[in-house]
Amino acid sequence: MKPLQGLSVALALFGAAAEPLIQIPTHIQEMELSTPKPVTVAQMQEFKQDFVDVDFNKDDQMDAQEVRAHFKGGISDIELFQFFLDSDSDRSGDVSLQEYVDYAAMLG
Ligand SMILES: [Ca+2]
Ligand SMILES: [Ca+2]
Repeated sequence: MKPLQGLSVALALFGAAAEPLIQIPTHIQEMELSTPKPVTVAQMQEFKQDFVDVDFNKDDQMDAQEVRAHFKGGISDIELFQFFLDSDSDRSGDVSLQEYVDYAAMLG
């Protein structure tokens, strides 16, 4: 029965790795952000978590490729375009944490 035990341990490890919760970096955690309407501390925490989950290359900007990769094909070009129209308020082509928070707060 030894091989079976080994396999279930491997599966358990793989299962745990399949749902990574990316650690929120300190500078993001400590960032003071304004919101267009009031949000709770828990909501703000969720926005920051979403942001760091999407920002794969850790440059503190969400780009279109990262957003597309995050949704694994579950987002159409039009939805992606609309998301950037709504959130990228300075039209830089990237969504900063402040821009994302503004956008997410209005959805909530
Ligand atoms: Ca990025
Ligand atoms: Ca921007």
